Amino acid sequence: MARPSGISARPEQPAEFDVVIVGAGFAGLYAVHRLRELGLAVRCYDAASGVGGTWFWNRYPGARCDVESMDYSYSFSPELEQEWSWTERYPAQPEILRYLNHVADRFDLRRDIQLETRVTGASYDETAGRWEVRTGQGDVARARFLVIATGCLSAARIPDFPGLGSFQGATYHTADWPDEGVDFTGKRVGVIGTGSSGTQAIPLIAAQAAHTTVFQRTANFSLPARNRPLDREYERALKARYQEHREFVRYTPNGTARRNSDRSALEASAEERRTEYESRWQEGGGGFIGAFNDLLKNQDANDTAAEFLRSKIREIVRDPRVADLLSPRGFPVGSKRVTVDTDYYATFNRPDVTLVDVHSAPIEEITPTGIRTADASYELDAIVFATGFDAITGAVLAIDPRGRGGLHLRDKWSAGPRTYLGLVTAGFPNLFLVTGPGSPSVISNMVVSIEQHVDFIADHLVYLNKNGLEVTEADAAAEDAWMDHVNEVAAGTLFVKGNSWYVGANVPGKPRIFMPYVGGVGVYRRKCEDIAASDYPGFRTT
Ligand code: N01
Repeated sequence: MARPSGISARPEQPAEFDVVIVGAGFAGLYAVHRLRELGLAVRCYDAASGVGGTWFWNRYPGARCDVESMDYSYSFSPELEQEWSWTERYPAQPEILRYLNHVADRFDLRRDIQLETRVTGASYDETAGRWEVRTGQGDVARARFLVIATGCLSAARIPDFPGLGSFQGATYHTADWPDEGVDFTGKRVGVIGTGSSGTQAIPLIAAQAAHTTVFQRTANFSLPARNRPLDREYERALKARYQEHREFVRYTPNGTARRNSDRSALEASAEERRTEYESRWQEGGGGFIGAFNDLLKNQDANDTAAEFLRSKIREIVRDPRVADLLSPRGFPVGSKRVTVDTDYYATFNRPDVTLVDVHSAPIEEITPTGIRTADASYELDAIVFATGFDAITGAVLAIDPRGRGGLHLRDKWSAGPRTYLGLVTAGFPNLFLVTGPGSPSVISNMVVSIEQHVDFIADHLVYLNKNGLEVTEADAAAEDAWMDHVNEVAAGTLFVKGNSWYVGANVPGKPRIFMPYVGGVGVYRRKCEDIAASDYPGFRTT
């Protein structure tokens, strides 16, 4: 395999690597480590000025993971997992970023990572069997393999509101938050969006601002995080059996230690359901959805959970009109990502917080002094866009790799993404996606899914090398069959009933396809293991 000829070079003198990796978040960092251990020459590019991916960019107040810290961390190094100590049950963004920087230093990853370098294009040269990767800084790198580790939630988007550029105050997007933070003291702040980011940021913005106006289009189901300092005894006990615990979560439905009931909500009495929901509500976090085994499959079962959650909103929020507006309706719990918050609903009891329904009266215009909806104008000093992402496909299609015969991925995916296993896509040889569409990705603990994909890719490269094979690519028929399976599994659930970013519903014109694989992390892992053990059926190798 080719050796590197330098860190980077100008177009007339491309650098040569075995693998180019795009993105230096959880996925890219592990890919650098794992592939380098195989003796491969790797170059990782990231547009940011630091490592960390999503945890580099999302510095908004309250940014915190909704998977528990001891599970939302790498398992590949027993030494790393023993020496690192988390401070809280749910890790906050600064702590996760510190952890990822520690990993980059501890495993000496930085020497193969080029920051402040956005990959802008990549084309496969069929004659040479090389990917040519171009960056916005003018670098050109050639590599046998291209690993796209850009993350599922990295292409932030602000809806195309008329008058957007006219606003004279400050504007922020939660996923592009200033390094130095923002002081909202004395300011009238408008927040658009009540997904995970908005739900986490709003209580902290409201605690600081003179007045906070929340523009809500869809009320979300939200669960209390009940975050707390990490119990040291719990940490010690888990660390004593950490590897065993990791092996267990790898085969669970969503890659966490969540307790999943094997009982139907409809078999339980109303009193039993109430007791179970209440206990999970008190426990806090996303474990609520594991209360019964049919909450994501049966609408009647789901309705019982939805009504319980609405009753909680009515208990917390004093103004019945506001409580009603905050109460989600019209889609099953879990079909849009359930948010995990701290004091979200209680924030609407503050006299300096106003909730505006922009479902019935949409935002019509951003004006120089604020926001005008169909029925009122709001004067603001700052606007926070918590409006989400062009999820799962956005960052990949921004690169728009070109495969065999110059085929653009954008054209191939014009009716929605198509992959085999969420890892490879026919017509694009030697290109791998980490947690791509068609894999458990965002329906799972991302770190578990990332490690599984990177390990799969590494093992596949070893297989190619051992067998003297140069090229690997998805077989088109295997890809079709996988996509049918992904769609069939999703169709048997309530996931498809929500207008969520899981189906691209938040981006006007984006094809409506349920993108993640919801068959379960453990089920998916076993399928991948079987494929690897049987000489990779579904991959065309030459
Ligand atoms: O983005 P979102 P997010 N007019 O797409 C609204 C992960 N994450 O950044 O629902 C008015 O969920 C939109 O309204 P609607 C997590 O996976 C995790 O919050 O489309 N409103 C919605 O309310 C999460 O799911 C963590 O009707 C408009 C909001 O903007 C994912 O990232 C923390 C609008 C966007 O919500 C994305 O979360 C943060 C318009 N034109 C993020 N357009 C944790 O680990 C959009 N909206 C806890």
